[in-house]
Amino acid sequence: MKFSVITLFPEIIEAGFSKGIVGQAQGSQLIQVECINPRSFTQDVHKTVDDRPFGGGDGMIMLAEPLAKSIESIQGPAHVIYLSPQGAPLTDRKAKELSQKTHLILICGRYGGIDQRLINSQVDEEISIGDYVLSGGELAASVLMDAVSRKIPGVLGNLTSSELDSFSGQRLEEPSFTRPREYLGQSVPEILLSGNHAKIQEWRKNLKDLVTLKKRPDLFGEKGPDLHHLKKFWSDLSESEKKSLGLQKFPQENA
Ligand code: 4G1
Repeated sequence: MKFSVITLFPEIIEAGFSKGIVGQAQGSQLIQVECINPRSFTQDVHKTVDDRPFGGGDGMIMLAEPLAKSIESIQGPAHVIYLSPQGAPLTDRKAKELSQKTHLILICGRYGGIDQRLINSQVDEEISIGDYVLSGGELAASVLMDAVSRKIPGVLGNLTSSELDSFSGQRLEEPSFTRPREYLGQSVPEILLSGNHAKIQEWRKNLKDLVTLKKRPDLFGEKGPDLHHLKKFWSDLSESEKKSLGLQKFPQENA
């Protein structure tokens, strides 16, 4: 997978990719990240990349031409994405879909955004990472590249996180514990020390459902968990276990 990022601030992109799993994957040639600065495609002495909006208003608008020239400078066919608050939400499913492509061009906006005609003529898809105000599209592009890279086979060393994530479907992670066995009067749930892996797996699945029900019930979609079964699981937990797990009462009172 090749990512070509069109940005006025390549340092922001490069900062996120020198380290970690994605940095390693770059070294191993599984993914490649390059930055193209539209400023290098300007003609005038001031290297102008933006101008005031026609009709007035706040913020500068990025000129279409330096962006178009940046795209044209990139070799071969590619899928062009504009990171924008107007885009379709970035989801895990979308990340998986994009990971099937071989070359993505990511356009990062700055200031008041980019000239609409560049979007009309060059952009295949607009994607947003969420509903909040950002100073530019660079962090959004970094988030997208991280999520997409993790879906590429071989980028994660082993099949821990990525494979398990999709295996378990749309559920949150259950609480985790490491040393020491007792901390601030809260002990690690007994079953995790039992060595019974079949039982632990079942227990963890139930906890995923409980945590998801409590914090993000919207993730279940159409088909929710078996509430009768969950309530039974809940009532079999000791008070001390519930405390250690950060769960005080059954998430859905009318169950
Ligand atoms: C209106 C958020 C404007 C922002 C409404 C998520 C945000 C790119 C994203 C803005 C951006 C809302 C994103 C806003 C983003 C031009 C330069 C657009 C930065 C810019 C909710 C500023 N996902 N924002 N405008 O933040 O690029 O991808």
